[in-house]
Amino acid sequence: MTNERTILLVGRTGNGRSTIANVISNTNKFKESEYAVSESEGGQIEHFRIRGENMIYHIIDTIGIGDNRFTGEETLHRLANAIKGVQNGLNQIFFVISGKFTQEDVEAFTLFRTVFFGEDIGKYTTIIQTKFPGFRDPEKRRKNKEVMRNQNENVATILNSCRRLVHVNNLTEQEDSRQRARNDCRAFLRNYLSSNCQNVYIPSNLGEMDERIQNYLAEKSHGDGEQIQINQLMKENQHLREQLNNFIAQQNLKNLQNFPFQGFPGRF
Ligand SMILES: Nc1nc2c(ncn2[C@@H]2O[C@H](COP(=O)(O)OP(=O)(O)OP(=O)(O)O)[C@@H](O)[C@H]2O)c(=O)[nH]1
Ligand SMILES: [Mg+2]
Repeated sequence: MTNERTILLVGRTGNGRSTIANVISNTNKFKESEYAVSESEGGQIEHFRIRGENMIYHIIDTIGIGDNRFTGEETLHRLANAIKGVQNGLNQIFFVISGKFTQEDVEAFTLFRTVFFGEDIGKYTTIIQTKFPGFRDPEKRRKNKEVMRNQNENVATILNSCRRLVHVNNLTEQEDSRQRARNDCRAFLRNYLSSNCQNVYIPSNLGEMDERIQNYLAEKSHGDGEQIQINQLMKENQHLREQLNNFIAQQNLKNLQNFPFQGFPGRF
């Protein structure tokens, strides 16, 4: 049995990936961005051991999707470089969401499924929901999962395809001076990793990743071009409608002015 485990953290910017990396590894090596300014620039890998286990853990933090310091293309290339580090196998992807499963999260997950990994991504992915104060309460976790499933079909499909939804609340030292929330989350996540994430997945199509990125960018720019055309046509349509309405109003006015008033004494 292998005595190494690799965990890859991905998700939208600001959702709490670096914080999770610190919490699991019990370090402060990953920069947490307090001021809504992104900190993770590409991939950062750190290694740690858990006392009593003959295991080395490798944890890889990645650049967030939607980080506005970089263009979409730059972000994809930075992500690709980080993800190439797991081509010999990974044990778990943590897809990090925060608060709610937003439409942007759905798009980010779809990007990882279609461009970087494959249709089977869910088999080795756990969704981690951060900033969930009720993380210790099983009823609140169950309720939250139910609400999410009913939120919309795309979210439900992603949730069903993944291994599990895990809730955490990694409060800062200012928010929780004794760090009880982080300690509890660490205990849970470490236990989850050591008892549930033994299998090694070798993403089959990482070799074609660069080609898929190019195709994705080409399709996106084609799609953007079409959207620009649609917007232009809608503008023109709106302009024509306004002209038509003005014309009709003028015609109505003319008809009124030409109306033979004689038959309606006192009415006008
Ligand atoms: N209350 C609370 N705050 C959190 C939690 N997780 C992260 N934060 C805070 O959210 C902010 C962003 O967290 P990061 O870990 O830097 O997020 P990130 O996903 O690495 O973001 P980028 O690397 O900038 O894209 C920081 O101020 C964290 O302290 C959580 O579970 N609860
Ligand atoms: Mg970060």
